[in-house]
Amino acid sequence: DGLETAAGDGASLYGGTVPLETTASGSTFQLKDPTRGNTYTGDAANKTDLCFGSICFSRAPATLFTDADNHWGTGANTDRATAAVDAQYGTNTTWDYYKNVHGRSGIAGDGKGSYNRVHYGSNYNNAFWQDSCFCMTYGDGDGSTFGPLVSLDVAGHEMSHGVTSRSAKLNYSGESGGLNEATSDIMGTLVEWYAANASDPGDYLIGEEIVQPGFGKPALRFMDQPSRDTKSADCWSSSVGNLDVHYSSGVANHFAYLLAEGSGAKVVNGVSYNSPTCNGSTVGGIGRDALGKVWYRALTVYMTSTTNYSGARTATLKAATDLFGAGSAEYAAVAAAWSAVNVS
Ligand code: ASN
Ligand code: ZN
Ligand code: CA
Repeated sequence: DGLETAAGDGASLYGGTVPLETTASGSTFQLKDPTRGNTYTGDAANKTDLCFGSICFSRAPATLFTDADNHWGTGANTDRATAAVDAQYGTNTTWDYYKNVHGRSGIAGDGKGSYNRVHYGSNYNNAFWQDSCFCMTYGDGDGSTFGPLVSLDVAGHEMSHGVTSRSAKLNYSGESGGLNEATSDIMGTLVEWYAANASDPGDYLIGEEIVQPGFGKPALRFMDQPSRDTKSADCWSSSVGNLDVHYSSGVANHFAYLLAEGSGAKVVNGVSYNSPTCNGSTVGGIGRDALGKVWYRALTVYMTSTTNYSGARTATLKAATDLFGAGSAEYAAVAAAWSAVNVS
């Protein structure tokens, strides 16, 4: 068909200059990656969809980005291709993370790529995954509270909603909703660490690249101590399921931080954290790789649409048994980390 894979690069907003595999079509290049299921990025032209609840009619196109020399973007948002570079890079990195770390080929596990729409709406302060289009959509932010929402952790977060909807299908309300959100924060964070990008290094913060001074906090969410956002729960209680899912997620984000890094004050990759447990216990961390293995297996093998926090403890302990053995240090650490956030 005259289409060939080509090696290009892009000047991104948040990740410096990144490699991009693109499609050569005659004398132009398309921002479409044949090595990752033909995942592509298009321009939504500042239009928005028309939604009635969860039913949406797409009025925002995804006009495929093209380029003459296969060097994309300028590193500044004045060039419409720049945010597209970040989005495509985020999709690529998330693809590679799931493929190379978990053996999952694509969001649905069937080798098929998704697509991205950037420049959605005007001053739009959000990004979202939609199962209906199997696609990701990114706003540019209003510039004072948020910049373009195309950072690695946000891409990994939103695309992991796709993974959840093709695996555990955690209902997006109550405690299962908090687990759904936490799954996206945990996996998005592991995507960011996986990238090992010097311009956007790994941390346990969500959205630190996109928040602007007007937001008033250094990140959207904080896994070491989720209450740093003033709204999320650090510890389980019987009413945690009444919170918005982006705040009930705090309990599992806190569990995940404790499991990877352990309790107490610590500097990781140059960032200071302080993660007190909920009951004076002390827990030791087993690292991010083990966290990722345990959570992914729990999500894809043991969790269901109605899994609650107690069920997540059981699911992750089963996963730890499968991966490391029932008498392993990892199993004991999973149990201790849940107990540390008051989940029994
Ligand atoms: N960024 C939000 C999220 O991932 C978008 C949404 O659908 N509420 O939860
Ligand atoms: Zn989310
Ligand atoms: Ca981050």
